[in-house]
Order: sequence, then C-alpha cells, then structure tokens
Amino acid sequence: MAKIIPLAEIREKYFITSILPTPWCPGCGNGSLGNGLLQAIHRTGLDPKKIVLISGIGCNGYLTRYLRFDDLHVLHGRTPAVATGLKMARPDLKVIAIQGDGDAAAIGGNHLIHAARRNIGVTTIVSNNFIYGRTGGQYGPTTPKGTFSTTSPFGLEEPPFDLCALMVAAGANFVARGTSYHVMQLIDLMERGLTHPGFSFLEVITQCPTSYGRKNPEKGMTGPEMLRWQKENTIAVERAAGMPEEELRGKIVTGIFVDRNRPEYGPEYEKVRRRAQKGVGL
Ligand SMILES: Cc1ncc(C[n+]2csc(CCOP(=O)(O)OP(=O)(O)O)c2C)c(N)n1
Ligand code: SF4
Ligand SMILES: [Mg+2]
Repeated sequence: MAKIIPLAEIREKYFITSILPTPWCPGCGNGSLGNGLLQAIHRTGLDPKKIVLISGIGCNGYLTRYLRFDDLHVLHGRTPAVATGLKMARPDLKVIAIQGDGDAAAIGGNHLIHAARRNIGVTTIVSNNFIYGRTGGQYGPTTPKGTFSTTSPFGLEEPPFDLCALMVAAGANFVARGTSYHVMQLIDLMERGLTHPGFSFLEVITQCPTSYGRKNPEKGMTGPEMLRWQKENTIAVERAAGMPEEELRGKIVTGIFVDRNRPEYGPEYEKVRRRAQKGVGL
C-alpha cells in the first residue's frame, strides 16, 4: 500500500488557502473524501493543468471551489451531462465529476445511467451521505429503509438504490465503493478509478451528522460516532459474496465490483466522425 502525503503538502499544493475554511459542519465526511481525492490525484502524477473538476449542487459540491483546478459548478443533477460534453470536446483532459447521492441518484439519475452506458471517459465520485444534506435532510433514493428524516418523520418505507449495482448494470468499466473511515482503501480505490479507461465510478460513504446522524442516533449522531458505525458495519465485497442477503442488510459492502475494459465512447464516436468525413455510411 503506497504512502500518504502529508496534509500540509496537500494543502499547500492544491488548496486556495485564502478562502478557507470550508462551510462544512464539524465532523462532516466531505473533508475525508476531498483528502482521499487529492492524495489519489497526487499519486497518479496527473498534470493538475489537465484536470477539470465538475461539481453538482449540494454540500459535497463546495469541494471544488477550494481547490486549485479548473472547475465547473453546474446545475443540480447535470454533472454527468456537462462532464460528457467536456470530455467529448477535450478528450485530452482528465474530467472528474463530484456528485452527492441526491444529485447522482435522484434529479440526475437519468444522466448518470447514460454516462455509464456510453462508458464515457470520466471518473465520477459520489459522496453518499444517504440524505439531502444541503437542504436540511430530506430523504432521497439512497436513504435506507426505516430511516428518519425531515420528510419521513415516522420512518421511511421505500427501498434504496444500490448505486454500485446500478452502475455495473448500466455498463461502467470500473465500479467501487469505499468509506470516509477507511481512508487508505479509499485512496487506493480512487487511484485505480482515476487511471482506469472508460467510465469509472466511486461511491464514497460519508457521514452527515447534521442532517442524517441527529435523526438516526443508532448509526451515531456525531462525526466520530458515525465513523465508528462505518468501521463496525463494513464488509469486504469478497466476504460478502458468500453471505446471505439478510445478513448483509444494513451493512456497507466495500471494494471493487467491476473492473473491465469495454470500449470507451469518445474513441468509438471518433470512428463515426471519420466515416462521416469520408461519406461512408448509408
Ligand atoms: C433544480 C434544483 N432542484 C432542487 C434544488 C435544491 N437542492 C439543492 S441541494 C439539494 C440536495 C442535495 O443533496 P445531495 O446531492 O445528496 O448533496 P449533499 O448536500 O447531501 O452533499 C437540493 C434538492 C436545486 N438547487 N436545484
Ligand atoms: S449538512 Fe451534512 S453534508 Fe452538509 S456540511 Fe453539514 S455535515 Fe456535511
Ligand atoms: Mg447527500
């Protein structure tokens, strides 16, 4: 396992320190996600001038504002659409989309599915805190059944999406899940995702003590309590494979769900463009 880069170095190289601190609540998991991403970018050796971050609307979306990369902060849920457009126009760039669970699975669910289906060469990182954090804690498509939220004060009866399973089924080349507690694993997964051709998808389970934890104390109310819950309820995908569904209910399964090499959309589309230039077709 590769080493971690000192936070002071990360801060110096990648943060616009003059506008710190971030607006995140104490104990929020988005800081760990940001640290993981920067550590992973640093390891890949990618040229920062060739990286563009696309963020959606939500607490997680604040991350890109503080980082020394070109970025686009776009309409809620349209993160994959803008990332797709940019990658098609500038295939030389490394395009990284950052989304919340609401941004990715609710308002932008359709966009995400089709970006994965096309296998566009974008890395998408979803901060899944199981809730709409930014708007005060409404439930969304990844909120677990039985959860209490501002819009399910008597308990939620809807089953949640498994975002990783959805991405595997849709056609993404690389799909993995990590948590904000398991930092070293998260950095490794992000590094693998960032360097994988085609659509790579990383779901990061993050803690939101303010909008989720306070209403669901059995999973921890504060940041550290929620991290302890993550630690005690995480199962590696290899171990989960042999476990019955009932035992996995309420657990977080982490690791790599798919790692394959289907053709990436950009170069395939380029072939169509060349055929059209030559007039070869119908
Ligand atoms: C078109 C549109 N609809 C609704 C909103 C209101 N809104 C802002 S953030 C948000 C939810 C964000 O949740 P999530 O993506 O999970 O991010 P988090 O805040 O949890 O990081 C909503 C519904 C909006 N900004 N734009
Ligand atoms: S509301 Fe939740 S997700 Fe948003 S900054 Fe606070 S802890 Fe983080
Ligand atoms: Mg959320």
